[in-house]
Amino acid sequence: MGTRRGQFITVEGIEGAGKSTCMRVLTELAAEQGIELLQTREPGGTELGEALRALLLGHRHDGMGDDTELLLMFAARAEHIHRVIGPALERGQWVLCDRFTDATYAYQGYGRGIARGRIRILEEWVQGELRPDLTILLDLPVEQGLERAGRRSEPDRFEREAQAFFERVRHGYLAMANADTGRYRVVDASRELEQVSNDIRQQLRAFIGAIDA
Ligand code: T5A
Repeated sequence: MGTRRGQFITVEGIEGAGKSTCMRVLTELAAEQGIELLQTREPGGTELGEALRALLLGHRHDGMGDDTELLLMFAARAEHIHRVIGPALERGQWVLCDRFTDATYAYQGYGRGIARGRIRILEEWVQGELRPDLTILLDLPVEQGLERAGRRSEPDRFEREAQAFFERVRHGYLAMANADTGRYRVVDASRELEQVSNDIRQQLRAFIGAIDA
C-alpha cells in the first residue's frame, strides 16, 4: 500500500489579518499531535518564486498590468507546486501555506476585476486536481487590518491600494467561504490574539479528528 497523501492547509485573509501568527499556532498544535507541517508561502516558496515575489510586491514595476500580475502569481505557483508542495504531499507530508489560489481569486479577481473564468483556466492548468483540504480564513474589518499591517512595515505594492480595493478583496473571500463551507473555516480575527489562537487551535483539532475518524 502506498503512503497516504499529506493534507494541504492554507491560511488566507486581507493584510494584517494575522496570518503569520496563525501559521505559528497551527504548526505548534500540529507538532503536539505528532504532525510535522511543512511551512511555506505564496507568492514564494522556491528560489524563483521568491524572486517573483520581490517583483510583485516591490515598487520597481508599479504600473504592472493586471494580466501580468495574474500570470506572475501563477508562474510562481507552478514552480512551487512542482518543486515543493506536490512532492511533499506525495510523500505523505502535510503542507501549510500562507496564501494560495484563493488569494488570486480575491485580489486579482474581486480586487482587480479579472473574470473568474480566466483565473479558473489557469488554476486548472497549473494545479490539475490539487486544491487545499482546509482553508482558514482570518476575517476582520479592512481598517483594522491595514492599521495592524501599517504598524509593522512600509507598505508593499498591494498595501498601497485604496481601502475600496481591500473591501472588495474581503467581500470576495467571504463569498468564497460561504460557497464552500466544507473547506473553509472563517475565524473572527478582529478579537484579542488569545481568542483568535484558541479558535484556530479548535479548528485544526476538529480537522485532524475528522481525518483520523
Ligand atoms: N497576493 C498573493 C495576490 O494578490 N495574489 C495571490 O495569488 C497571492 C498568493 C502577499 C501579497 O500578495 C498578494 C496579497 C498580498 O498583498 P503577504 O506578505 O503574504 O503579501 O501578505 P500580507 O497580508 O501583506 O501579510 P501581512 O504580514 O501583512 O499579514 P499577516 O501575516 O496576516 O499579519 P501578521 O500576522 O504579520 O500580523 C500583522 C500585525 O498584527 C499583529 C501582529 O503582531 C503584527 O504586528 N496582530 C494582532 N494584533 C492584535 N490582535 C490580533 N488578534 C493580532 N493578530 C496579529
